[in-house]
Amino acid sequence: MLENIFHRKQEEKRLYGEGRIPPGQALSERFPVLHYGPVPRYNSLDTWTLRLWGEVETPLSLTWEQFSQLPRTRLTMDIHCVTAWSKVDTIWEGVSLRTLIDQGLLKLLPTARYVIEHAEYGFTANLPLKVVLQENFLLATHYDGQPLSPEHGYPLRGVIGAIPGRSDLMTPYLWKGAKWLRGLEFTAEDRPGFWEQAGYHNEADIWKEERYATD
Ligand SMILES: Nc1nc2c(c(=O)[nH]1)N[C@H]1C(S)=C(S)[C@@H](COP(=O)(O)O)O[C@H]1N2
Ligand SMILES: [Mo]
Repeated sequence: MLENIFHRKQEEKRLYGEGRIPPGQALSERFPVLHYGPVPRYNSLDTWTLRLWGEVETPLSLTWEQFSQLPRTRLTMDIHCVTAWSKVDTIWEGVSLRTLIDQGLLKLLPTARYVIEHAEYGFTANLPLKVVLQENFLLATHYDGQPLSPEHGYPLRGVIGAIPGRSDLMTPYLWKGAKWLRGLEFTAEDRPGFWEQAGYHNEADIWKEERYATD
């Protein structure tokens, strides 16, 4: 136990030195579960769809089977939660938005500037389109080589984190990735999501410590 704490503190110091722990964050080895409301349970994914709509040429509804056949991306990122824990070297797998575009499935209109993630039970999270198109945002089906657990967003979640060495990528806190994702709405105007309406910062840049709207 004490040895573990000692080890974690040493790790934390090393990662701070490498500039991988943003201000006000502490290293976590566990993967905490955080969300508002219940965890949806799925008996089957037969009726599951991912809808894409808004400022697009043609609205789209993908079944689980269709989504599962898309080319996949594997990504290792550091994730940073607004509640002050960070977890490094987390491994995700899923589909990137670039892939949906490259496959010709998603055709954005030039008016598309923001993305609203829509999840089960009406949860939403908003991000600028240019952030969602970055390499550090993924529509993830797997974490650490396994399908997502129900608590972490099975069968699909948005996830966003920091790729070490890629300071060119805007990195928001983890809440900007919606678990139990069911749709992406492309909009011309920004619209605050669930936590953003509750007082969290709209941009949520981890390096600027943009936690709450009053910051
Ligand atoms: N659908 C949904 N997704 C959500 C949330 C939520 O309340 N509902 N909370 C967000 C918040 S506040 C955080 S910190 C992360 C936590 O992800 P985790 O439980 O996998 O650690 O999920 C985000 N995604
Ligand atoms: Mo959170």
